[in-house]
Amino acid sequence: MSEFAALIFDVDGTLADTERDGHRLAFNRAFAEAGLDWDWDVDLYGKLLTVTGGKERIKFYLAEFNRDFPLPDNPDTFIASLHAAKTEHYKALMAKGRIPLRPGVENLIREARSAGVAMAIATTTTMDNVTALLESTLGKGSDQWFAQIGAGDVVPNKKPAPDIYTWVLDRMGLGGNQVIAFEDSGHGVNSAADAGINRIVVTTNAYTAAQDFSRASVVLDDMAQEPVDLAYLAGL
Ligand code: XBP
Ligand code: MG
Repeated sequence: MSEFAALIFDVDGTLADTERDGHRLAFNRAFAEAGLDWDWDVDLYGKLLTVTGGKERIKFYLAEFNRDFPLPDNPDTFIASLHAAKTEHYKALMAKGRIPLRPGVENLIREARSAGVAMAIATTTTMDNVTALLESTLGKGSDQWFAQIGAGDVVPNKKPAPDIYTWVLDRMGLGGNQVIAFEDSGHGVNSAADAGINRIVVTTNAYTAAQDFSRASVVLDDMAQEPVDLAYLAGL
């Protein structure tokens, strides 16, 4: 892999299993705080995860699962304020440190860091949420370990669109064949593949295990399964 230059990590579901016990709880707390009787249980949230982006997910929920809700005059402002409240609840949950990195993730990050391999993040969630997760798991300042963090609304189109991976590659001055992407979902794999990345490692979770990963290089239960380290990645 002479041209290999960097590792690019997805966040939710890849670095940590943040959806069921993190984002989902944060959404429900924001709904309750706003006096809404919306309750996204584990099963419904799995359906809602087909749409990436928290604001887009709320919109999808209203259109598909709660059509009778009387939307206020400016629905986008209403949704944006709900989502901002949700992000505060998510950050508070992360600060409690109850959601660890998935198996093998910290080892790989620390090995890459000591070997001087560049790392980046390409995620649909917000920068605030990325920083909160990294600080609660790898410590204050660990967001600096990543040369670029492409997060949320920094691009117009969220995964499965390739925008976020293209944004990271452009900012790093790298081509898709110079990186390895780490993802957990079909949307994430399509986003990376359509950005020209042809080496994609998938670690599945309960929400994504049955999705289509035909464009991935390898599909694992987690990064400790092989384990995934720089020697293993050299084989890709
Ligand atoms: C996963 C997402 C995000 C989170 C919720 O991001 O689709 O929308 O579910 O976070 P990824 P926000 O797998 O790309 O890391 O509410 O901040 O969007
Ligand atoms: Mg993900």
